[in-house]
Amino acid sequence: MTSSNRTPNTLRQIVILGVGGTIAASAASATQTHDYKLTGTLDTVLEQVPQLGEIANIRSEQVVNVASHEVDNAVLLRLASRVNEHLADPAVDGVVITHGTDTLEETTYFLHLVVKIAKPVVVTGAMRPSSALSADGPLNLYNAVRVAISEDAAGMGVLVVLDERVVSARDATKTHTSATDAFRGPDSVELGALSGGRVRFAASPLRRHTCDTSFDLAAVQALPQVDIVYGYQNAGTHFFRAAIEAGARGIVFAATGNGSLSEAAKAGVLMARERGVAVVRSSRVAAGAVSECADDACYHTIAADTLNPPKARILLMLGLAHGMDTTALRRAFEIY
Ligand code: DAS
Repeated sequence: MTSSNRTPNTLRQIVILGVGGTIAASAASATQTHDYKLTGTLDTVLEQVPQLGEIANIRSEQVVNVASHEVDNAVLLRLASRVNEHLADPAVDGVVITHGTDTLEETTYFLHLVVKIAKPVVVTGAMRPSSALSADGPLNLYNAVRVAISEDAAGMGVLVVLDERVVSARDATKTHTSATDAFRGPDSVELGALSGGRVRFAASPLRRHTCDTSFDLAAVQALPQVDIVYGYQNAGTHFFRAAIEAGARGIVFAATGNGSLSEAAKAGVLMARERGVAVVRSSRVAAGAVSECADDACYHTIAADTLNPPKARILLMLGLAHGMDTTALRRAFEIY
């Protein structure tokens, strides 16, 4: 259901928060879809979509204006606090965020775990710069607002909308470096789709999110350092050692296959555990779960379930920031 039948004075109030990314970028020519620069702002993006005023009352705020590979923990905390503050305003019906696509899956999963109000939160971006022929940003933004004004979007957790698909932030993963339909959940169905100017939801997320998580950022000043160590043939222990020496409180091991630990990885994990560093076994494989196994009992590792390494890093940071021990972390990886 959408609010398209509402009269103008009863249009829903949507706050659009700008974080940056390709949606606000431009290149030297209309045919160039690489090597672009972040030249615009949220205001210039909004100028390209005047139709938004026909479906919602829009307020906007530029939180930061960066390429998403520059989004750090401080930005995550600031953005989450702005989302929670805006949603707490009874006049606001939902929040839409424009964000670079490179690390969109991390920011969205973070918000999915820490937003504390069940109003719609929808994140979008663009795979092509605003200067490109058939730039996808304007329609993505229009569709994101369409989803945010839909009554069905409330209580769904954070949603990612690109290329007419609606995917849960739990699963949304960038699966292509340049295609406009880059975002999918590796194993799961999309929650919905947009067509003919309508949003059609077909499913809802089963894992706990937003109001149903135990995370509360009110007492969190900073997130702990969690690093990702990649598994590959002939890998040694030096990346584990480097992460530990750099002050990591947690390590996500992007293992081969179903979270396999090589002898070198086992030595790295032991080194980490001796220093009190939590280790999660995720996988470098694009789809499927990492299941709990005998190594977890021996090495006190935590299976990532279906979270890919960057998403596992987000959950591990939040768990450690809330003082979770290995047992509590294992449970978090099962339910979130
Ligand atoms: N410029 C990259 C980023 O900010 C890519 C993008 O937005 O698509 O993530």
